[in-house]
Amino acid sequence: MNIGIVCYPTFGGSGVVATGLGSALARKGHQVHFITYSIPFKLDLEEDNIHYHEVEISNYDLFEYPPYELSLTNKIVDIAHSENLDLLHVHYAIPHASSAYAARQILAAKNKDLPFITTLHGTDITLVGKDPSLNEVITFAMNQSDILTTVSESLKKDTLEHFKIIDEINVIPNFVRTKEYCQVRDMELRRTYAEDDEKVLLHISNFRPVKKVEDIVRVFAKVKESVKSKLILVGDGPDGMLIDDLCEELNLCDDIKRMGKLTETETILSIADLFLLTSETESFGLVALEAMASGVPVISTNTGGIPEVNVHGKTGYLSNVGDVADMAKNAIELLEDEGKYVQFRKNALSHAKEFDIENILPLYEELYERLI
Ligand code: GMT
Repeated sequence: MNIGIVCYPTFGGSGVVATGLGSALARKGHQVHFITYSIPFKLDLEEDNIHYHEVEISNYDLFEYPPYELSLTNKIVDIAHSENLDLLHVHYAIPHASSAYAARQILAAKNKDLPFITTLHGTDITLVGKDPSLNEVITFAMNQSDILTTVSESLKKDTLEHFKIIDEINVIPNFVRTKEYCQVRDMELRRTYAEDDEKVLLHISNFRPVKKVEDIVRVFAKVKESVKSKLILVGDGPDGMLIDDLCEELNLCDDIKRMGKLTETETILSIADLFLLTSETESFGLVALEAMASGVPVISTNTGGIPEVNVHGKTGYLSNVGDVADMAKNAIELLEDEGKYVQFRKNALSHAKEFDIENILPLYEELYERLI
């Protein structure tokens, strides 16, 4: 098949999922065409059957807000013709689903079919899509999608609660390529962050307010009172400065290592003892799954789709959003009980394997077959 993929190329789970899916499809021999405004950060252009088409955005002086959506639509139309696309898969509804719809209409007028699938990833629904300034367009575009998918049951429920969706929503969970994660610790690397008798706690995110990274620091502060440990923070974003200030205020600067953005997180995950995820909302929590694929148990909130990934009392523990004390208590209990900890590591890995790309890819391929 000739498959077009539209996604955000920047750091974020939806782009990671779109890129991982495209790469898996390409390995199976499909021709995969990424249509984005810059190269998705995880995309390997050296891979066979992967193609990249840049959306050039008009910078005409008159435009205070360059019309990205029109440029994207135009590019989709061009590529649908030049590469004879069989279908288009857009990740994140805004504005990709409405561009896909417009492209499909333009192509129909030229006697070319371009069915499209929209995959909802979370904030397109839970935060942005609900905004009255976008709601009408986004509801329409979702309903015009030939197939609509969400990455969790929780996101499906949220979508149905907040939007009038006419057709069925298919749930296809996110995935990991478990082979790419390493469950054996590189002790030499680990020693660059912590002493052998210290535990390593890890968090990775884009430091947006929704991640509540300040709660990560507060959980760590409590854990450190009982367990010798270090915290590694990977990623950066709007709350970066706030976190630096908080580390200073709590006198934790020597125990917290800020790593900034990393394109590859497999190595750092492998040296962690616990992964922390304190988000206010999370449609799935791909990063928790990545931690589990590295055999790292997860201490998280119980919001949105996280309970579909992190199983309370088995692969980690879940607490209410903002309940720093409970998260710290769970972390300490797990770190202090060696037998339980080893069992949780095994459970985390074996649960992550259920989400291996080998199990999830056929679900998407089945939808593609249905479409064309
Ligand atoms: O929240 C992020 O880190 C970015 C965001 C995105 O759109 O890339 O992530 C969303 O999609 C991911 C992949 O499906 C999910 O794993 C995240 O849970 C989801 N984020 C939220 O719902 C806040």
